[in-house]
Amino acid sequence: MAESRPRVWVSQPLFDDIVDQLRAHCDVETTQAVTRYTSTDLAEKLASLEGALVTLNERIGAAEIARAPRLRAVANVGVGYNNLDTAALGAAGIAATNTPDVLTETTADLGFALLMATARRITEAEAFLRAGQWNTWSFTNLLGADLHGSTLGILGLGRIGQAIARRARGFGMRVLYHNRSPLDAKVEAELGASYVSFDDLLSGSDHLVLVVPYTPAAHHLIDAGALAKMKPTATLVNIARGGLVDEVALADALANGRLAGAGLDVFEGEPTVRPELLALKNVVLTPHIGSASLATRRAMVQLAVDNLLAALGFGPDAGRPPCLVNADALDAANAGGATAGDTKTTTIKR
Ligand code: 8YV
Repeated sequence: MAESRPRVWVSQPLFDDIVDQLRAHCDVETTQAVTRYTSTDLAEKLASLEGALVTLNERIGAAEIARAPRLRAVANVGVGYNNLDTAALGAAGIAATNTPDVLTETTADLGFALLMATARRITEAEAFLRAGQWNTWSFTNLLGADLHGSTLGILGLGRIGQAIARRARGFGMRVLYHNRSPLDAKVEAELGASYVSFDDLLSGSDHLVLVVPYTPAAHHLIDAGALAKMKPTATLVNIARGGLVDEVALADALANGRLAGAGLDVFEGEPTVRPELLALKNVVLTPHIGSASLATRRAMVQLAVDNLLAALGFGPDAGRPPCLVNADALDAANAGGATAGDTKTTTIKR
């Protein structure tokens, strides 16, 4: 008897020509409408699937996979995967994957765009012009801060942080960074970046950009106390995840002259943005577009498709998805005897 084809689901409209590659091996369900799913919606969907290709809006953890005995792979279209409970997935024998590297330069470009727009008050200046206020111009209007010759702080000197540091060199900026531990001296020297403590990063930066992954431990890392350590003339840019910043404290600092400006691409309550932030002139706001160039978004979908096929045992990387993020949890589940039940064959090779 011929083996049945795995059932996979693509949660949002992506690029059909790339998603169609899944059809060579799988029965594929797609959607033509951007959809917000509840936990119950997701649990119902996943119940009959072998694989899912999802975006950061789909939060998948123990509750969502509880009734999905055949599910073997969840491929996230995004480098950040805080929407997935990777430990819970691994414990159930489900591979989780992400899409690193292909978006590094594009996301660094957006980080730099926000740094420049925030420091030079670009959106405020445009609003001034559009409101017909140019005739009230004065020489001391709309003065911003320089990027060139200033000190850039990077919280999280990973792939995207390093790409930002390389851009900063071209602007003649001094680069400070903080990570859990310093990078190799050779890498630091190549980037011209100096390791400092978290507090020194806060107090020493003219412009601070957040590029660290969001984890529960990093929740509100930038809170009122951290903001108070920053220069009142400084700007803050967040292109990572909204939960890194206490947005109420940030709005308060921006409204009361304790911070000059902020450039935000990510928000705690996406797609809702706090009214306190919307009311401020000294914030530049974008709707999570860090990776949003056509070429990069296509490359992300391609990588997610490659990951999903590989995790389901197809294609050149069969059994070895290129971007597996829960190898440890899968190994532990395998070592401890599968919790997965007899309906699932874990195909990940380790
Ligand atoms: C999103 C991102 O993936 O990759 C990430 O972690 O935050 C973005 O690139 C993108 O917005 C699509 O969900």
